Amino acid sequence: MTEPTRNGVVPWPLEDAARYRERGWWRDRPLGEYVLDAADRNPDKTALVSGPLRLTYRELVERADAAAERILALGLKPDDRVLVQLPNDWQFVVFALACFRSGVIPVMALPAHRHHELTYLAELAEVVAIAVPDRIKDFDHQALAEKVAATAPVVRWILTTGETRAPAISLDDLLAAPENPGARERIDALAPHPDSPACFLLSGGTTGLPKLITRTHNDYAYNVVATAVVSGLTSDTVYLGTLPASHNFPLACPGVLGTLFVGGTAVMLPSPEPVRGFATIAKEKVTIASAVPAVAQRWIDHRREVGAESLASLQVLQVGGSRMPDELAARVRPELGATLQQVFGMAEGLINMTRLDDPDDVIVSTQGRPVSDGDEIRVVDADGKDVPDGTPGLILTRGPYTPRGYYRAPEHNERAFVDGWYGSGDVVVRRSDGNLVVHGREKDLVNRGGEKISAEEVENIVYRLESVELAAAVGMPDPVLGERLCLYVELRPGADLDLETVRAFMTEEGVAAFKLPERLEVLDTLPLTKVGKIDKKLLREDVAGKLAPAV
Ligand code: OOB
Repeated sequence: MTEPTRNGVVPWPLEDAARYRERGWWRDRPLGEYVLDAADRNPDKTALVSGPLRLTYRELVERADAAAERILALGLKPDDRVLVQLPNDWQFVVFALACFRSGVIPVMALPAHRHHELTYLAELAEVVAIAVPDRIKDFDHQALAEKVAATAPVVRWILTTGETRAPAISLDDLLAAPENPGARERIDALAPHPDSPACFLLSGGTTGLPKLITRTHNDYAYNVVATAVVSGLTSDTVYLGTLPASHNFPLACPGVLGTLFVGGTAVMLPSPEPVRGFATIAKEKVTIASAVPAVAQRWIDHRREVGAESLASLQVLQVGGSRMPDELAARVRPELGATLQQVFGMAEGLINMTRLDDPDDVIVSTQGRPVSDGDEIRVVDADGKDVPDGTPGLILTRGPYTPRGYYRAPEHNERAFVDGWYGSGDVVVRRSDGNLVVHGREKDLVNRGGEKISAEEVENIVYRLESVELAAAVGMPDPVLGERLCLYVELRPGADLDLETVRAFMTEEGVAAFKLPERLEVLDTLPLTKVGKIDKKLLREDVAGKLAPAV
């Protein structure tokens, strides 16, 4: 017997929830209804473009409701969880909508995740099904899903796009155009409660494996609506989704969902690689795209080679996920011809954005301010005391779309949430104009161009190597990605170890490739702090010194 999902979910206090409703932030409607509204307003408009496939709003919502009926007929029930590991294609969007409509809850895994991450997520969320592509490039996702299903006994169904092998079921068939009319009314009758979970997002957590963040229909719809307003989305919007769509930024800030809420067109592209990216922008007349700083950099470099012609339609480039260097930010408008919108957000909720009409100084050198009047922000010192504007401190936040705890993680919640305030571990300065500047981080995490790597998770795996006595994973500066992962180790007497062995071992253990260390430093003894912890500050300085060009 699996527990209903809500048992692991930390609710908002009643008085806060009442205020969020009163202020009109929580509208008590499930996510799917917003897309149905857009479809009713303009059924023949193109909603979704994915490779050769184009779906109008009518086709999109009909497919989603037909799919909702089919997955329920298969045996899935509202509140059942499904692990979703799909790339940026139409199947992702239709399946996500089918889940939102039926009350089945997607757990948003990333295409890069492997056995190590997927089995953990499958077990924690007690997923009954896994949705994967048959393969991406030469990686067989279906085989991976089979392996995960074999270790996680609650998994009953594997759903695959493309070439499906038994026992998997064809997701393409489940998501096909409807045979029977009237699905909408039947699915309407099953509409999920707006306070129930719409999806699970993954935290870029610092403690071992990622935590699960429950986003309710009410809070997530507001996240979408509030960011769509600040990003200026309208029915004329053509949004390009190239970052993995299961990530909060391209999914809902305002991303694909925001575009579908306002009746615009969402264009799905599996990679931000500039040649195809630019061709797609030109062909579909894309008006807004989102990127991490490393991608923005690649686009600027590519534009220098090919000219700006293909970008004529692009009005806004959103950049977030990791700190954008000010020098790079200053190049966006002159070189790409689009307004930069910096986005400092988190899967846990709070989204800060620069406004499209902000002065250049704000757009170029800040990470913006909260998107909602309901977002409360404190900046505090190590003792939790508020610091004045202009002084760096740790950010704490709470608000109508920032949940009050991780799913089934009571001990961790005690540390990460204080009186409902979520501490992300980011060090920020709040300027007197309210804009935030991200100065650094006090969480043990490496941000590899937007991909978050928990140092503890990597260390836990490395400790399984017999040769390792002590291990410390730290970020090393990188001009393109901001940071990459460097592993420091102290070895057992007589043992030796090289980088390739560590990487091969971690791959063998089924760890996602972006978490593999890119440099190994073997020391006789790792430096310790006064309290006996490994001195990571010293190690970060050590590797930064080794990488700095000799003068
Ligand atoms: C986004 O979400 P996550 O959950 O992958 O990562 C959140 C963390 C933040 O706590 C911060 O450490 C870092 O990523 N971060 C930034 C940043 N945007 C995110 N650090 C500096 N500057 C920025 N602009 O990364 C995310 C979610 C929604 C929208 C945008 C990004």
